Amino acid sequence: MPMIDAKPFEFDFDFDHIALLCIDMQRDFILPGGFAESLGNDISQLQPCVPVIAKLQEAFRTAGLPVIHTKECHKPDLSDLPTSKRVRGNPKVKIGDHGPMGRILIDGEEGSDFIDENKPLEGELVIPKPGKDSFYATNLREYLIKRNISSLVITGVTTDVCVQTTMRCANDRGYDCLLVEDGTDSYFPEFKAMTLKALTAQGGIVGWTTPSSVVLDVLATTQMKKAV
Ligand code: TIU
Repeated sequence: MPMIDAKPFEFDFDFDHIALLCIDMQRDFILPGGFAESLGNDISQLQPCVPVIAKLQEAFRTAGLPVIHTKECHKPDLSDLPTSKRVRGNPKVKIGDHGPMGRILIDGEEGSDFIDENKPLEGELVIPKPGKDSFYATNLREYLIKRNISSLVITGVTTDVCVQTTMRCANDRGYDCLLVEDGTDSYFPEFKAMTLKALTAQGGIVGWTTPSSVVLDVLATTQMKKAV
């Protein structure tokens, strides 16, 4: 089992029990006219992680390892949307309202779908989730148990909201989580930096972080060994 360089110390990259988790790479967070812009965010801040996640997805697929995708969205009848979430921040366009990419953050609409660069392949697990935590009101836990997955390589947006929340909730459920430093972004670079620090402080109280180059190296090296 390879040990890879990470913060705050080495991470066991266990090929038999690991998956890539891609959090909320959706148009509503990354493209103009979506949920994020309605909240007044600078969506250009999320661009750098997009090609990094695409590379990681390709490498995990090539290695035959699971790639899991979450998408934050709500049912068309809004029955899973708390009023507190709909009205929070008093946005001009609220969740469920019509925008340039269909109804904002509603499952099945153009805006809630994945950006082209990071979309799932057929057969990969896609988890619609109504909250920031990928375990809340989803079947993620059941899937991970069934596949005997105990470690997660985490990517996606945004670092300080759905990514951090999911990593903390995964940690509480016993998963070893490695957050890819350049495979995640926030609308607020300073929040991203503080989140990476907070997650790995106190001896890795929530988990580990490492750059994508380290993850890509371990995947490539293992593929080379297999080929020999
Ligand atoms: N607003 C913000 O930073 N994020 C979210 O609302 N959802 C996710 O992080 N996916």
